[in-house]
Amino acid sequence: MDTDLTRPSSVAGPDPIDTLPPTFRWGVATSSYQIEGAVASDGRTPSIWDTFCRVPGAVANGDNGDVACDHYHRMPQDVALIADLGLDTYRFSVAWPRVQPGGRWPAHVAGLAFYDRLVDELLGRDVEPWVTLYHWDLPQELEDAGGWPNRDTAYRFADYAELVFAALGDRVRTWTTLNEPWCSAMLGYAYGDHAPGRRNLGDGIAAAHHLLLGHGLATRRLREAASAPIELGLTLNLATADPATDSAADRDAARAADGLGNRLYLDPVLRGEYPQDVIADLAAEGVRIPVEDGDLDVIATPIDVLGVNFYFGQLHSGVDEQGRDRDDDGKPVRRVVRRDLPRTAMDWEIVPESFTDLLVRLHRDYPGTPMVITENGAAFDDEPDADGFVADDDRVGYLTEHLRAVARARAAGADVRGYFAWSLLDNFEWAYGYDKRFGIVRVDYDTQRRIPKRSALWYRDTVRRVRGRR
Ligand code: IFM
Repeated sequence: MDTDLTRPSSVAGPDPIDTLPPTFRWGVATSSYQIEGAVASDGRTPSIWDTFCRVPGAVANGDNGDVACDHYHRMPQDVALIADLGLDTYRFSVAWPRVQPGGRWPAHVAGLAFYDRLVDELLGRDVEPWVTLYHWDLPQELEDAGGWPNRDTAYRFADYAELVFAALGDRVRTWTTLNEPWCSAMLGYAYGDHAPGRRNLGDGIAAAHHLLLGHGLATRRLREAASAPIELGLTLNLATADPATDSAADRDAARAADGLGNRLYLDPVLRGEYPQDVIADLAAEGVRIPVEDGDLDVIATPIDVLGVNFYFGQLHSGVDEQGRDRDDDGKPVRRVVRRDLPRTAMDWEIVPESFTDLLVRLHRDYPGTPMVITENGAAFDDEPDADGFVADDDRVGYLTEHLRAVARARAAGADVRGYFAWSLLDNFEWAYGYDKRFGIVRVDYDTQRRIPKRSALWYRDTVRRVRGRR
């Protein structure tokens, strides 16, 4: 396609995107369960998502990841897509039950062989592999043994991390231990929206702590095992939490949301402590973080890169619609206030300026750790034309404004070194099944045909332009 799609409209003066340096990393991200399919091939055993998808009503339309994008069988074609877009990095995750079925046993050669081929295919195409070790597909056997609320799972994770590193560490430079531990812990164990579907705040908080412990243990193991320089880190999903008004109740609601959603993960990893206000909020709910001696030192093992996933921000209020700041149980009111703003198909508010605020705040409050945007993107109700092409100007607009937001944060001093669009392909969007499409490449699920959307072409042209190749 010859048309240059990189002429965004609504910016006065030079486009901030053009200030991104030539060394900036450009990529796309995916995750194993969302795209691979082949859930029973070559010795893979079930993960908690295979099980959860069978629970009636848990996932929209009863969808599951059995086939997904069939990436397991179409990997070379998908790598070619990434290379053709001119991207330098591909962030993918390893399916734990594929490479260590059951989560305890020795490395499974047939499962590892897939990732071995993937890494070689990427390197052969000049695309750098960026491995995420855990993107939510816990082996079911480990859930049966208590899951993430069970401390032992952290040690199982460290063993698994070492086993994957032994197979791929000679070629993979960058490693993310966990993707979005908030989602694993809270959506999975406290709110029940994700696998394994438990609804218990205490379990959610125990899961969060053991995920972080697993992160720290794995980071140490990989650092010890590495014979060449590597980059280690974890990825957090961070959302801005602003008070709806300047009232004390609204400010407190925003503080609490920021605490439970952001600082509960940032502070232990980057400061070696849990935030006191969150500890107090949890204590009021009768919940204690199960910290043992030495845990925080392990969790705060230095990392090289913080992965930031950003999708939206929220306004919080501490009063209900009747103006009360306590609910019927006498607990403080915690409410998200809907703004009159454009939204994605996920019903998430589009607030790119909050992205800048977040990155500048991270730089201010947690200095010294380089950041990479490991996910950013949007689902929209794509409408393919007769050839399957999607002229997704809404997604182009979203990506444009969020890249500008990153560039503005950099101009304000935030050390952001790369940006990965979520996602390469339309895929299995967890509890929403295949209804929500985040891909810059359309997947026709009937034929498994891949059709780059306008956003993919825009991304390709933007990367090329910023790198100064044209
Ligand atoms: O699809 C997910 C991904 O698995 C984790 N981050 C958010 C994305 C969109 O919901």
